[in-house]
Amino acid sequence: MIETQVSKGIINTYFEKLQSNLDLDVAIVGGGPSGIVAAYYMAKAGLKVALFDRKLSPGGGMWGGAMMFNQVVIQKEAMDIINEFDINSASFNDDLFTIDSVESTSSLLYHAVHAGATIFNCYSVEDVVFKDNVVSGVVVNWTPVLREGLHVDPLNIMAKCVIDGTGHDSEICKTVARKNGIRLDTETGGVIGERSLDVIAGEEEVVKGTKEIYPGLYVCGMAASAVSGTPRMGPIFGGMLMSGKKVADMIIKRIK
Ligand code: 48F
Repeated sequence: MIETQVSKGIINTYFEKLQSNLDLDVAIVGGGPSGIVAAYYMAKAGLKVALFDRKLSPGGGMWGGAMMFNQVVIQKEAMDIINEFDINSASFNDDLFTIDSVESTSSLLYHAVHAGATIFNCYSVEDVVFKDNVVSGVVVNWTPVLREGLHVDPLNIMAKCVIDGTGHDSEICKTVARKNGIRLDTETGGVIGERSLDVIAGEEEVVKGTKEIYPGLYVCGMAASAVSGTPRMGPIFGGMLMSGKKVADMIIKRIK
């Protein structure tokens, strides 16, 4: 019966996809611009990469531009990345370009998947796997299970490296930092919390703060600002893209 074949098509291929992603080179938590860009470059370099996002539609804060004005501003330093993703842009002045937020977010996602990254939507990462004091994987559950507060255990996915790309909340760093005796690579050893807005400092510092924050755990995008206590930068996105590329380059060098 065609009805059964439709169901089997979905179930069989979904579980093949899940099973083939249980042992990863890199697990990325959070499908905002920085995480998606990281996924693209690492997959393109041949690494086994999966990205987990708790929402139905990954893309994080890029869909909405600013105040839902669906345009995004990019500084010229990040335009190589925009061009790599084949995104249309317009020059606004000598230093700034504008792009359409819907075109650019969908293009980031399209290219990441076509480069070989797998995206799991509706997955929330609720913890990490710890082996010999190294972050070695992620603990995942369905977002609706967590939202409903259902008493259902999660599953584990192993990875050589984990990236916290969870944005302003820096959830994975917070999860790791609250364990006894853990010190992250920050001034205080914990998650400092982002400072108020400063576009230039924020954009510079987010790229500088993109690093291995604890053995096996990297941080990129707004999570990098939040962890290291640097300023938010508002609705300018070049730093997010450059942070995603930087973390990808670091991990490619390490694993290859
Ligand atoms: O916040 P977000 O877009 O991440 P980003 O790459 O970019 C930040 C900018 O959008 C913007 C900005 C730039 O000017 O300030 O805010 O740092 O996307 C983060 C994604 O992570 C998902 C969440 O659904 C969102 O799509 N996420 C957060 N926590 C979890 C998660 C979690 N525990 N498990 C799975 N996904």
